[in-house]
Amino acid sequence: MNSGFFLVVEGTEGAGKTTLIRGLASRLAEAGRDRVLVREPGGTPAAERIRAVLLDPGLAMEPVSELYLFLAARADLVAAVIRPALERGGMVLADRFELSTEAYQCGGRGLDRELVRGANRAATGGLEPDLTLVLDLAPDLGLARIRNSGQALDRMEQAGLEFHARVAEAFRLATGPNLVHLDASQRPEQVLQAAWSELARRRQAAPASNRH
Ligand code: T5A
Repeated sequence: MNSGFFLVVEGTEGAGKTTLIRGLASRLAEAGRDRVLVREPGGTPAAERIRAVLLDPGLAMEPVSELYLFLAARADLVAAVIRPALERGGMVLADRFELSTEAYQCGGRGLDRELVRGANRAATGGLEPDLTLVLDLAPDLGLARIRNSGQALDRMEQAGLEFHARVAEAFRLATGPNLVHLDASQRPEQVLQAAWSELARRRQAAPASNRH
């Protein structure tokens, strides 16, 4: 048992997840909170190598190969970084987690939901976020933000608008007791304020020992 808190930010490409996590991290630092930032795929030496393979626009792969690579990276990150941080009582801010796999590999690629859920449980040992914030944004707007920022599109971003529309729809339909949707078409400060209020509300309501 511990008093850690696991916050996950999810959403389509360019929805503003990284921007929001940085904003939350600086507010938490001002409040003197220990926090750990992670992004998926990545965050350990092995997971960063897997990330390079997954995002390489020069590589083609089967959807099921893609699934297991994302989960291999997640298993490493959970064991080496996320669980230890939660056990120290820290707050973990994650840029994507399990819901991304459901949205991209089930919604986008069409893989079977039960297969994906079972394989994900094996990768995480059943770890679940205390709060998931889903940034809702039309996929064309998110991809335009990335293009405008001057970044080259990676393998996933190059998958085409129909694919990204299915992913966005899967995110839009996601529900759960610890899942909250935020309108990501607002200005960054507005998204940050909405997320901060939700986080404060949840942490006030959370018991001292949590559910990990
Ligand atoms: N994936 C991942 C799977 O398929 N399955 C999985 O299980 C997992 C874990 C990861 C890829 O892998 C896929 C999903 C992804 O395709 P990534 O590089 O980590 O690749 O991609 P993203 O997580 O999508 O990161 P991005 O950087 O592309 O998007 P963000 O983090 O959502 O957006 P951000 O904050 O970098 O902002 C993008 C631009 O928009 C501006 C920013 O300044 C920046 O220029 N911006 C805003 N502009 C206007 N209004 C706002 N509110 C804005 N917020 C940010």
